[in-house]
Amino acid sequence: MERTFAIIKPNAFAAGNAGKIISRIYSEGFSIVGMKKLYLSKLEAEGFYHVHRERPFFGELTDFMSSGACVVMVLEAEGAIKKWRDLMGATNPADAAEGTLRKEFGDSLEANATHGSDAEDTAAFEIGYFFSGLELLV
Ligand code: FUP
Repeated sequence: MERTFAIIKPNAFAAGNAGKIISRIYSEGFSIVGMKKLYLSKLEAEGFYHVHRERPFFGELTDFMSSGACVVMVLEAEGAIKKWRDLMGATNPADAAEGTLRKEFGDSLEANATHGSDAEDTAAFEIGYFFSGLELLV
């Protein structure tokens, strides 16, 4: 079994789509090992996206991520990292395939509804950024 880290981003949460996204997570066969609603500060968003700190969109991206509540989760499944990225779809909702979460709930490249770790090392960093081991026992 593999674990990955997921976020329901502020645009999707504010639009009332968290329930539909969580429902898809279960119907696609993931377990939710950890879950909490958070309101990220700008500093917390900057720490989360530190790999993008030199990119031109860093300021706007971290403003957006700290603009409202989101839901952070640890998902478990066979091949969870790829499985969750496949369910999310392409980064830009305009390019995302029919049936993916970003196609259905994404509003723009920035406000693309969901986040998912892209590799084992980023999953480990991102899970540890938001959850302690004690929160992920079962
Ligand atoms: P992804 O792994 O699909 O989340 O995409 P990236 O790591 O490439 O991008 C991280 C976040 O930055 C994405 F949610 C979208 C956002 N982004 C922008 O806002 N503008 C850009 O030009 C590129 C990415």
